Amino acid sequence: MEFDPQYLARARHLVVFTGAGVSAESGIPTFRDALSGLWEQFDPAQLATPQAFRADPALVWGWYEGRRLKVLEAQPNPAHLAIAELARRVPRLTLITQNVDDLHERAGSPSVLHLHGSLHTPICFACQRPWRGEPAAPVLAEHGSRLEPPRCSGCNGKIRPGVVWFGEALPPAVLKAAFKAAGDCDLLLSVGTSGLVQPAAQIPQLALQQGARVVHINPQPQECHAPQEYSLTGPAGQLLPQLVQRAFT
Ligand code: BV8
Ligand code: ZN
Repeated sequence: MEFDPQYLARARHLVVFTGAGVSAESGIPTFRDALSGLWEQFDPAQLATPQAFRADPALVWGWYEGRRLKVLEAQPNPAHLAIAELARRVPRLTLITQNVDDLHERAGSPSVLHLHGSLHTPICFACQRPWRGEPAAPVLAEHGSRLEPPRCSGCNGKIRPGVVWFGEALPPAVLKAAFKAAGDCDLLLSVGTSGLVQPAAQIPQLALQQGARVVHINPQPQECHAPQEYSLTGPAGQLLPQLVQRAFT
């Protein structure tokens, strides 16, 4: 069944749930695309773990600093901007992201629930204190090379990225707020996610189960199992601005 943009225009509480695909058109590689440069031979799930950091802190910190540099150099794309525009158009919008970049914030989205933390909030691996130091502008060869992590001023522990690694719990308050919004919304847009990672992948299901309409926006056609589930196939940077335009003008 065709998704009628009027459902967006009439939404009471809209949830937008995003994954790496929403930043793809800003030049940020997704997890499924072959990683560029030095990281072809590494699987992110092998690097995004506490074990990897313990085993080789310089390798993991270097990988994240390379990713942070890419984000600093990137710009929000029309998908991020359309989502920020939606916050100005609907009565209530909850933005939930699995991404660790700050492109939603830089596009003007007023509040963002980061289920998996952020590249921009490093903490101490030993004592969890936020790291206040100014990371030296990462001068990395080919966007990713080994780099010794800085040290915590409080306990001299190694500084780590403020992201949620595989095997680590998501921030409880953020996850609770995300589940609550999914349980209350009447429309959820799931943008640029492969739905592989738990527990984040439960969010669209929770919305569907309580009777909300769910729209998947992804170049890969998504399986739709329920009458109120839709799949818009294409890049978010094209489909989202079109959807906003057709709903509100
Ligand atoms: C936890 C931060 C327990 C770090 C990330 C077996 C079965 C089920 C689950 C598990 C299992 N074994 C282990 C688990 C649990 C595990 C998990 O889900 N593993 C998966 C891989 C099977 N989960 C965890 O470990 C979580 N923690 O369970 O803890 C616990 C509880 C209590 C106490 C202690 C422990 C933690 C998961 C968080 C991991 N951290 N990120 C970092 O970024 O480095 S997840 C990471 O991968 C990203 O955040 C991202 O969210 C995720 C990848 O997902 P996507 O965002 O969907 O990206 P992806 O590349 O996959 O897809 C991109 C999509 O975009 C594609 O569909 C593509 O078609 C589309 N696309 C491309 N271009 C565009 C586009 N769409 C639109 N427009 C475009 N232009
Ligand atoms: Zn410390």
